[in-house]
Amino acid sequence: MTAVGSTPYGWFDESAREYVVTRPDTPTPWINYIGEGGYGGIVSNTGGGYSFDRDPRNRRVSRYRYNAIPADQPGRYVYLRDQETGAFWSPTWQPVRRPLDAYECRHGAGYTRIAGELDAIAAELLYFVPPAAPCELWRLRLRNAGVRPRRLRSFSYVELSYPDALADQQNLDWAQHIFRTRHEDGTLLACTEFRPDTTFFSSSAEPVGFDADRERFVGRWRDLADPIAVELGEPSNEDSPRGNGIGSLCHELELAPGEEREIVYVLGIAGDADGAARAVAAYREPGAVDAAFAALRADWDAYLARFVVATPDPAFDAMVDGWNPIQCRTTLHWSRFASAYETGLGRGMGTRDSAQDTLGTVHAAPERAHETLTRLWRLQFLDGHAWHQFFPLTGEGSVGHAAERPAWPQWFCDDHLWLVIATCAYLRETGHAAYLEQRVPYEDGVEETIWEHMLRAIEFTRAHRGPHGLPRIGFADWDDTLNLDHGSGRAESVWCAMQLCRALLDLAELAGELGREAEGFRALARETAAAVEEHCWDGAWYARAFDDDGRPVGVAAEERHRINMNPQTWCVIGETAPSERAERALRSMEEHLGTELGIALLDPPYDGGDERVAGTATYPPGAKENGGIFCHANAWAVVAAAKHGWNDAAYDWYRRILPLLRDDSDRYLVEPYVYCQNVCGPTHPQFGMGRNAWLTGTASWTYVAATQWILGIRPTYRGLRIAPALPSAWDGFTARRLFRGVAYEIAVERAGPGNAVSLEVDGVAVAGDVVPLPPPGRDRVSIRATIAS
Ligand code: IFM
Repeated sequence: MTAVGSTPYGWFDESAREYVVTRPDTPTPWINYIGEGGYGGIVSNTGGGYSFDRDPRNRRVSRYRYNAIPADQPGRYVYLRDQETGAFWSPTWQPVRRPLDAYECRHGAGYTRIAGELDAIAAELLYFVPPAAPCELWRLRLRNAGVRPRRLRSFSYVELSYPDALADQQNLDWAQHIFRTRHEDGTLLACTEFRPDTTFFSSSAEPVGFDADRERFVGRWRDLADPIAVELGEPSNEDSPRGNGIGSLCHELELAPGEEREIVYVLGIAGDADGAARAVAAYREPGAVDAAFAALRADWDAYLARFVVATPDPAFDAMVDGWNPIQCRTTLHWSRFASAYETGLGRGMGTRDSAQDTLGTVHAAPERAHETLTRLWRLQFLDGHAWHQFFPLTGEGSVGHAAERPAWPQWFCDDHLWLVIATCAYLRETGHAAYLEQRVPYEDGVEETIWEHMLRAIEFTRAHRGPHGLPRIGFADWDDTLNLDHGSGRAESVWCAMQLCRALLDLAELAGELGREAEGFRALARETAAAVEEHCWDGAWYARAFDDDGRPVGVAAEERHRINMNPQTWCVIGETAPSERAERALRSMEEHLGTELGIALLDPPYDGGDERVAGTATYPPGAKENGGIFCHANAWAVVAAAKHGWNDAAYDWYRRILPLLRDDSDRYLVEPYVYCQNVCGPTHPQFGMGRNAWLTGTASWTYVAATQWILGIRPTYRGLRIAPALPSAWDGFTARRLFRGVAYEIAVERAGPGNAVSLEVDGVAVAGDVVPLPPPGRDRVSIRATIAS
C-alpha cells in the first residue's frame, strides 16, 4: 500500500506533520506560508516567494515575479561558491538550477526547511517568522560532509520592494528614483528620503562584503542563474543610490571535514532604522533563534491539539489533524489576498471569505475569530449590507469587481448574511453572549451592538426582494461570476434565499436561547422557503436564480446551465426543502454533475460568452464557475449529504476532492497537502487539473464538513452534540476536542445501522445527542457514543 499523500514528487511524513517534497521540479511551485497575519509571506519548495507586513499591497517587503519565465523567482536565496574551483550552486536548486546530489523540502506548520547537498557540502535553510516578530529568519546550516577542508563563499539574495507594491510595479520611474539601499555595519537598509519605514536585511555573522543593487550583483544581460558577483566570487560593496535594492551579504566560510557552520539571516520592515536595529539585535542573542523556532512550534502544536481524531481512514486523519487546520488558519490570516495565484496587489481581503474562514478556526482560535468578526462588522453600512472587500492595513473597503460595472448593483447579496451565520457559530462555540452587546460602528455612521448589526443584515435582505419574493442577487451572490442584475433591480438568487433561511434559523435559535423574540425570524424563514418551493422547484432539482426578465437560470428548459449544484445542497443546509425534494435534488446533482474527482458546479457550461450571466460565461467550458469542480461548493455537498443522512455519499464526496489522495501530480499539478479552489471539470480539456491552491473557502468548509458533519461533533449553546454520519465501512472513531476550556475525550462505536446515538458521559447515560456543559471546575469529560438505529 502506498503511504498517504505519496506522489512522484513527495510524501506526507505523518509523525512530523510535514509534507516532504523530494524533487525540486514540481509541476507548479508547491508553496507554504510563514507568518501569522502580521509579518509573513509565501515560500515555495525551491525558496521562491516574497514577504510583506500585514498587507501585501501596502507594506510589501520583497518582490516576486508572477507568471514569469523563469518561473517562481525571485525568492529567499543563498548561493554557495567553492573558492577553489569557482563552481557555484543554490542549495534550494533555484535560481541556479544546477542538479544537486541530494534535495529535500519539508513544509511544516509555519516553516519550510530546504536541504540541498552538492559535492559533499550539505546545506539546510530553515525559513520562519518568529511569533509576533516584524521579520523573518532564514537559518542556514552548512556541513562539510567530505574528507578535505573546503573554502566557500556564500551570497544571499532577496529583491527588496518599495512598500507600496503597486507603485513598485507600475510607477517605475518614481519608485526606482526614491528607493535607496545602503549598507551599515553588516545590515542593508532600504528606504526613501521622505518616509522613515525601513526594510532591513542582516545576518548573524560579520560579512566580508555586500551587494545592495540588483544590476551590479547580476551584471548586464545576465540573470539570477549566473550573477556576475557570484561568478567572480566578489561582492561590489557599493550602496544602491536608486533602482532595484537587494539584500545580498557575502560570507567567507572555511570548513574542515565534518565541520558545521550556521548563519542566520534576518529580513523585515520597521518604522525606522532604529526599529530595524532592534529587530536585528534581538536575533543575535545566543539561543534566540532556537527559542523563537521552539515558540513557533509550540504555538502551532497548541492550535492543532484542540481537535485530534483517529478514524479507520489515514488520509482523513492526516488532513483533519494537520494540513486542513493549517490551511484554515492561513486562510483566516490572508483570506484570498496573497498566494501563488493572487498577487497581493489587487483584491484585498474578502468579507464573505473572511467570515467563512472563521468557521474552520473558531474552535481553535476563538480570539482570532472574535477579532475578525468585529473587524468585518465594521464594514457594514447602516442599511445592512457590507463592503465586499477591504485592505487589512488601511481598513479601506471596496465593492470589488462590481466597480467595473457601475450601472449594476454595487453590493453582493450574501456578504452580510455570512456575518450572521459566522457570528452564531462563534457564539455556539464560545458561549460568549456578551459579544452581542459589544458596540461596533457602521461604515457610514453610528455605533450599535452586534445584535443590532445582525438585525440590520437581515433587514437589508428582507427589504431587497424581487418579484418571486426571493433575495435580489445584487452584483452576485457567493458565485462572484453570476452577474444577472444588469440594472433592473429584479434578478434574484435562489441560493441566497436558502442562505437567508440558514441565517434566520440560526438567529431564531440564538434568540430562543437568550429569551428574545424568535418568531419573526422563523416566520420570514417560512415565507422564504415557501417562495422557493412555489417558484424554484423545476421537477427534479431547484433553479439557481432568476434573471432581469424573471427567466430562471439552472433549469431543465435551458440550453446551457440546466442544473447548478448550490441550490441542491443549500436546500438541505438552509432547511428549505421537504425531505423528498431534498433527496431528489441531491440525486439529480450527483446524476448530472458528479465525477470521480468531485461534483461540477453546473452543466452544461456556457460556451462562447453570454451577456445574460456575464462573468460565468467569460470562462471556457469546465473552468472555475463555468462548470469546473469548485471544491468549496463540494464541501457543502458533504455537509448536505451528512445532514440528510446520506452517510456514504458524504464520505465519498469528501474523498473525491481530498488532495492527499491525488497521486497524479502531473495531471493535478498543485500541492497535494492543501485544498485548491477549483479543479477543471469534465468538459475541460485538462479535466482534473487543480488551480488556485491554498487560499480558498474550501479549507474551512471541508474542515466543518469532516469534523461537524461526518464525525458529527458540533458545538451547541447547551453543550457538545455528538451526531455522526459515519460511512458504513467505519466501525467507529475516537477524538479529543477542546470545547469551552474542557477536554472532551470521545469514543464512538457503531453497533448497528442508522444514525441514532446513545450517549454515556463519564459512565452515566444521557438522553439525546448533546453532552451537557459540565459544572464549573471540570476540565475533562469522557464520552462514549454508540450508534444504532
Ligand atoms: O465565493 C467566491 C469567493 O468569494 C472568491 N472566490 C470565488 C468564490 C466563488 O465565486
